[in-house]
Amino acid sequence: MSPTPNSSNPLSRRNLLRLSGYSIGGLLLGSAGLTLVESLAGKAFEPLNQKVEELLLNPQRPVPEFPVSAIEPDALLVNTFDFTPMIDLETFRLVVDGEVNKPLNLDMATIQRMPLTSMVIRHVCVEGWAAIVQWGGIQMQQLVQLAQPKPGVRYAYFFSADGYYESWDLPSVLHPQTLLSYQKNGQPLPIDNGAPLRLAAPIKLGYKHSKWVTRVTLVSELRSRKGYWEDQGYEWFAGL
Ligand SMILES: Nc1nc2c(c(=O)[nH]1)N[C@H]1C(S)=C(S)[C@@H](COP(=O)(O)O)O[C@H]1N2
Ligand SMILES: [Mo]
Repeated sequence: MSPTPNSSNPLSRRNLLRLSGYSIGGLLLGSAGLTLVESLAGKAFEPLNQKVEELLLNPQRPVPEFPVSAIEPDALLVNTFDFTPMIDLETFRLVVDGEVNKPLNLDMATIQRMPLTSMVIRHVCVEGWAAIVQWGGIQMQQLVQLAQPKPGVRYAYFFSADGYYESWDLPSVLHPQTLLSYQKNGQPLPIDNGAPLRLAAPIKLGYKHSKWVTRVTLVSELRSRKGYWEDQGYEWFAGL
């Protein structure tokens, strides 16, 4: 995993603060001021959700990654259970809401100015196939920090444009290799694979990796509906 600032258009501290709902007015940040994560988290301004902070200070061990040469470009089978939604990029917004202090509503240009993380991992489908894939996107933990979850948040719901829905435990959401990705194998993410944004992580089975994510809702309790496949009897945690 290599978190690298997106060189074409780095997300400035000013933009981050705007993005997170803060005003820059009157704040003397200085050029060597906050780290990106501090800016995202608003650390200088108000305490984070303690559980979130603990998980970020003691990150789970990263899953070993593969070299780029190990990518299997044809092995990732498109697995879509209903239909491929049409998403208009002009009007597309990713919403982060639920039990948060700063609900987010982000367009793709803003998301692509956030730090880009790339990883080469194995995608494992419960139906008996697997593929080594490179994914590029933003870490879920950055979005969660931006939204400032209230104390008690323990899960995230992911809602998709095709009606698919999933829920994840917060530690897995905050894992450093849990990405909302917009690149696959070094190219823009194809629509069939979930463009503009899909989950990707080396820690869970394929059906947890929602494609066409439009909304992330942070909650303290799971609802009766837990996930598209889970509600038909598949395991909820689905760890690898
Ligand atoms: N929105 C949505 N996400 C989804 C699915 C789906 O049907 N709809 N299928 C899941 C399953 S079972 C797998 S294995 C992966 C497949 O991803 P791919 O089609 O990009 O290979 O997407 C997952 N995410
Ligand atoms: Mo799957």
